[in-house]
Amino acid sequence: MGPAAFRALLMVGLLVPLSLAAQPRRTRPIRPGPIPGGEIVIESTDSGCEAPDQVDAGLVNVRLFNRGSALRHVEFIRRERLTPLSEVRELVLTNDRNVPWLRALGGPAPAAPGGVSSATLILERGNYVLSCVFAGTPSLRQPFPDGIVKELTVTAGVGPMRPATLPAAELSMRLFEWNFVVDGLLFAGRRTIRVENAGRLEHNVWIARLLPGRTPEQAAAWVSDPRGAPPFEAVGGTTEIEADRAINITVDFLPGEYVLLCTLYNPLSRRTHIGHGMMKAVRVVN
Ligand SMILES: [Cu+2]
Repeated sequence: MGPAAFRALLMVGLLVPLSLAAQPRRTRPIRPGPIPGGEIVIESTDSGCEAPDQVDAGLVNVRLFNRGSALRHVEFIRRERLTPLSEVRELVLTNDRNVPWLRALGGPAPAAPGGVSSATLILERGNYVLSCVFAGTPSLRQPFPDGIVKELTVTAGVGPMRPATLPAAELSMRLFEWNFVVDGLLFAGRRTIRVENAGRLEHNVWIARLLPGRTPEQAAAWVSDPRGAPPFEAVGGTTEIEADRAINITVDFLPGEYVLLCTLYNPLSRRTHIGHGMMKAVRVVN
């Protein structure tokens, strides 16, 4: 090796550590091990939802397969009073949910047609209502005539008790009046996120990947008036959860621009939560 080649090698040796040191620190989260708990599979079509009517208590992983042409979501509602289902159905479908005996536990937020939305939650023994309605219009004290609301019984089961705590997640997201906080970078790939309602009111989160050239404002406008094709691809999230409750969601992220939206309506202010500012643009990095 001649002196010129040696000098060149020396330069490379000096430059490489410098260039590495200049990179921002981006620590990839460590994926937890196998997911514990039972499984609930729900298949939504344009004519309804296929879902079990009885499950064992404890940790459950819910997967909603959207086989229809529209956005449909699933909400687990614990019914603490044995009111006739028809009355509960009326309350759920008219979005009039200010009743303390209907407890919002969340569930898979909409996935785009052909997609899957996943959520992991704790179900205690009791009587539940599963709401599997077309998602959209939060305003809305108007009926969803095509909604499906059915009963679900959560029993003690016969096998070993399922875990009663949520497994670890890679990231956490807090919901409150009126914003979202995500505690780290969102990397592309399959991610598990703990979603916590740190506010006083019920909240939900839709995670939407913006189509090229579309804006968070256009996504919010579509949610308020869902006509035509949405300017985004819905990739999951959770339906509404009550204050001080948490749920894990699993989302497949592509790199790109996303928006987080709370699609609920505030009957006191007569404004949507988006109207209060509950909308956040986020970027998913590779
Ligand atoms: Cu909200």
